[in-house]
Amino acid sequence: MPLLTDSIPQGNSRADASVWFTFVSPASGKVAIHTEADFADNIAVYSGSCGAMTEIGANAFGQHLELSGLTGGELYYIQLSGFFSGIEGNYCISIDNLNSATPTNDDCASATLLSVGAADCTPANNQQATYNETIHSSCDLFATASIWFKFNAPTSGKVYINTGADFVHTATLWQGTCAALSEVQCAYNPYRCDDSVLFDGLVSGQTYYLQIASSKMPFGYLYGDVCVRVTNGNIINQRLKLTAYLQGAYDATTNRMTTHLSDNYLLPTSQPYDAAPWNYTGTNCIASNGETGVTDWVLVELRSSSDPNIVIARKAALLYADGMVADYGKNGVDMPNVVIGAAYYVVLRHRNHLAVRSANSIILPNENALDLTQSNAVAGGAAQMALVSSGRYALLSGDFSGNGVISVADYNSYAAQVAAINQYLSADANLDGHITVADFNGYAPNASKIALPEVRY
Ligand SMILES: [Ca+2]
Ligand SMILES: [Ca+2]
Repeated sequence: MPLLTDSIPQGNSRADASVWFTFVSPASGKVAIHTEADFADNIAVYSGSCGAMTEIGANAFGQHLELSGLTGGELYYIQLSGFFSGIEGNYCISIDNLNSATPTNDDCASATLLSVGAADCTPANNQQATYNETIHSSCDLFATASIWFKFNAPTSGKVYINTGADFVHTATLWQGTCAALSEVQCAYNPYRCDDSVLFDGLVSGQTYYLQIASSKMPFGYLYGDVCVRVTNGNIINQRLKLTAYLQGAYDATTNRMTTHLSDNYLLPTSQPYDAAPWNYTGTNCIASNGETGVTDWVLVELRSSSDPNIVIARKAALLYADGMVADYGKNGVDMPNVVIGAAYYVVLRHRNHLAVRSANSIILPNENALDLTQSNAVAGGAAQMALVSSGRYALLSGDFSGNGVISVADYNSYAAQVAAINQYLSADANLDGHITVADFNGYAPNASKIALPEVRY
């Protein structure tokens, strides 16, 4: 419990227990600070230097603070405190650059062209957008700050659209010309972590306009980032049911895995496999870093049944305490790029456990879960696994680099991180949020273990 013995926010002299952050102002001079505090917080921002500070902005009711007129390149200090003594808790602070310019796709005529099936989503921001239109979406007559995209409908006449918006919004599809638009279909605040909304009955080759706008809330409007992806609706996701254990998190007394990371709000809300060696850019995410019952994120792959070196699809998913691998709120992982009737090998990766491949290829959707807790279900058998209780196997812990080889390089990661607490770190073999000798013990017995060639990086 840090006591507030330093600067007192002008707006709340009773503020207590402060923590400090710094940021360098972007060239725009406009930022938005979000605390996601689970207690009554107080935000204050200062210029100057420690001991000689000037308060330049504050919100005594916390959660959110927008600032403008900052000096680009200058260092500023954020003080996050409890509203008064004893008001303390968790937070997850973030800061956005609020571009001062009107977005280039502020109106229909300047809509950004999207390519259906593009590998990456298209980013934009509606912070400074206006609402020039006389038309209104039937999903929200009072939406504001709209930005525009357009695409040409594929021959299937179906698309999935994921707006990627991180604020409460309405997505509306229009047809016609910008001067005379008619509504095709709309969706109120589609959840960005879901697979997408299906828009059906489109005319092949026709141009459609997608309007994304901030929806009216009881207290006003929220604005923010979007990252829009349009995929061909004829690509049907197929559900993979999959069960596995991680050695480091397995508890033989309960036959379940621990959930320390989510219990302690350490689980990232966006999938963590967007860095080397995985470089998976998917936008899979969850609403809360304390999602109940989750052990960690995993990365699932489908491989060709004729050549297990060929990756057909990848998706990050959640591993639950009972071993189920699933999209949030589902009983399996909806995998893309699946051909009906075709068989695939399944590869399961975890960021600090040794990756495995299924012994057999399977057809999706599978009724009975592929059970990778059984060594005969895994290519290479028991040698690729850890026996964690009678008849139950788990992925081997200790591959802190995720490259498929447990080596001294992994020990070096442990040595570099040892004694860190309350973090989401690669050397956390037992997934408790701390780097201790317990993690060394999760590495040492498995040192020199090597994954199958097709799953090594
Ligand atoms: Ca390694
Ligand atoms: Ca640990």
